[in-house]
Amino acid sequence: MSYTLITANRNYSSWSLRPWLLMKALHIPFEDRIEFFTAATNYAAFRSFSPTGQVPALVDGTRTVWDSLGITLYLADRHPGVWPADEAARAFAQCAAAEMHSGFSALRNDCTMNVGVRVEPHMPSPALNRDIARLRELWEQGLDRFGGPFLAGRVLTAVDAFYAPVAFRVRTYGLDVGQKGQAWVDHMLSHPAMLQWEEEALAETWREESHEAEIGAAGRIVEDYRAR
Ligand SMILES: N[C@@H](CCC(=O)N[C@@H](CS)C(=O)NCC(=O)O)C(=O)O
Repeated sequence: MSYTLITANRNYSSWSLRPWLLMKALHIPFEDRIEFFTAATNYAAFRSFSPTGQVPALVDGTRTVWDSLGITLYLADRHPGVWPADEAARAFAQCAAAEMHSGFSALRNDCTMNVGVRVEPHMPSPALNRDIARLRELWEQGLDRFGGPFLAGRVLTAVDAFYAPVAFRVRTYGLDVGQKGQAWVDHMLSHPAMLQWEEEALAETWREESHEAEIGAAGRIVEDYRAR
């Protein structure tokens, strides 16, 4: 098999990070193709390689697999280690990944991923506070039940990949996720693949207007470590 994983900008593309990190952590080889997008033109361009006009998309020979969850399920059919081997840990990991895929909309909208900046956020909305409280509860449950340092046990699995963009968000916005949650964030941010993603994000000089506007609306930018 020969995979090509198509993703977008390291700095902003939270959905892209999930399968990219998972494949890196599991040592599944792939050709790494980055497509920079602009809000105005990307749909038509992205439709040429992804049926939804969105990334990530995984090309496996003549087959295209799309959506970060679809890609994860596809990889799980072909490679060991995508989900935890232990049944209880696997049930937790799959439910938590599903919850992230369909929920946490306030966190997603109010704290968009922007790896290279640090933001002093405006007053959090009640919906954002609710999302953060749920995150803390969920992460603590996983870490306590399965012993850490990852959410469902000793090794990184898809559930960590699904929450990986949140690790960057916690740092960017200084979110309080509690001591245990912060230990997971720190552990994730020091993972070699996350460090690689961060390094590549910081090297990008390209800016996308709508994402920059979102971060401006979320709070005051206090640091910007990105290359100019
Ligand atoms: N549910 C999809 C969401 C993918 C998504 O929103 N991707 C963004 C990049 S992070 C994108 O392609 N945006 C371009 C657009 O929506 O036009 C997934 O899990 O893959």
